[in-house]
Amino acid sequence: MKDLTPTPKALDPIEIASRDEIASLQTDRLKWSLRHAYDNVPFYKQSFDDAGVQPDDLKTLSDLARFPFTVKTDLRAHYPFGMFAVPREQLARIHASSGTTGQPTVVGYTTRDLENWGSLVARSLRAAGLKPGDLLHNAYGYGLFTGGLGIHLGADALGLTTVPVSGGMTPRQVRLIEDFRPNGITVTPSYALSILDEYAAQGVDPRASSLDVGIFGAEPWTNAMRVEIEQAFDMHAVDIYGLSEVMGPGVSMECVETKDGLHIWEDHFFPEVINPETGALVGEDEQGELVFTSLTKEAFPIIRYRTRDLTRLLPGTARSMRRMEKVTGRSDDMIILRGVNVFPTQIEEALMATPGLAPHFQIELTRPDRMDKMRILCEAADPALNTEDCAASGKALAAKIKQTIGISVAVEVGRCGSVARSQGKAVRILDNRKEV
Ligand code: DLL
Repeated sequence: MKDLTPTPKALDPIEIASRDEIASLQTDRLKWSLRHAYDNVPFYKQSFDDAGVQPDDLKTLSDLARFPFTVKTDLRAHYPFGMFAVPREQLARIHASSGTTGQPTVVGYTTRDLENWGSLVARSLRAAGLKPGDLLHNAYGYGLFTGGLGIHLGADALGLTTVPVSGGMTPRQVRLIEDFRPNGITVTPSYALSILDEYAAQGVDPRASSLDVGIFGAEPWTNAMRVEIEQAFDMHAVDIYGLSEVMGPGVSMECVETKDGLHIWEDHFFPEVINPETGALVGEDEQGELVFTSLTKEAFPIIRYRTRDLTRLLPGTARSMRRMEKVTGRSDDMIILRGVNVFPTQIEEALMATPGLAPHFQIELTRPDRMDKMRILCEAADPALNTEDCAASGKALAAKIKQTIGISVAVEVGRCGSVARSQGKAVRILDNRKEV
């Protein structure tokens, strides 16, 4: 794999500034953001007043812990435009979550917000090793989802040539990668696997592709998956994180030279990690729920937003800004199976460590006789494997899960292509439990 480390000269000075400098900038910006939210969004005025705090009560960064949280239902309750801090006419762009589980969450950006977003995504793409003049195959979905257009904004700001292919039409993805010879690809890790399948179907060698780096996010993925994808394409694989409520992709980014977790762009977002049960801040390095406060957003300021994503904060390495560990999963996706907490990423890890199985999987939950049961639907890596080989791989996976996670599961190893493929975010859990 190529050395893609950016030169220090290419970085924004704040990326390698001292911690004092960063803290001082954050304090000034945080004061502005709290005031801006309080003065312009009735919801924040009410929620600060109810908690007995005022924007001016923040003297130092640690005072933020006295302010109330914001949760997804607060945003839904103010659908569609009730959380905006500027008149609708001043919005340059609106995005929204898919809303498959209820009211969509609507977010907005002023022209200045879009500029900041573009510069942070540009910073992220540069951290992945891309440089002006490189060609980017952007297979994140375009539309209300922030992935496609958010990455596009940053690619423009960095001076890349963008192929705005979006998700889907997988044979065409392969053809365009082969014909246009991009340096980088931006896509969900699960859809990258579908593209990889298509390489095999077309009999084209993915290791011979022009790709130097893949920038994967929008869903959890493991380091084991990183190894699989890096080997399959002979390219670097780095992690990009974000959420529409906070901005979209580019809230934090892994650096290609270290691949040791994601640097949070702390000049624009202030992170905290809390105990999801009590809401108290956890100790340094401890795992918990990630909470974000925006420092510069005009249209949609967000104060102490509970992301439900589980991670821990770590000191900076390749950059001065703090890192977050790869997200293990969302608290919503945590399955409690007969008292044991299980995340789909743990199943992914076990699957990747089991020979003979392809990296595609879904988790089916059922509740016969009031007992929760889990079945892993996966498939053979090799179409030539016979039924006995498949059964043996399935047994090996069940044993691995028992040994590493401590739960008994059924495993069904289907033929190649039997597990539903994603064109964006993978659906990992099929919950067929009947309420009792
Ligand atoms: O998924 C934004 C994005 C687009 C990020 C493209 C990266 C690349 P939402 O649709 O609002 O926004 O979903 C946000 O997706 O709270 C996490 O649960 C999950 N997520 C996003 N990035 C990662 C990641 C976009 N790198 C939700 N690892 C977040 C794990 C991620 N989970």
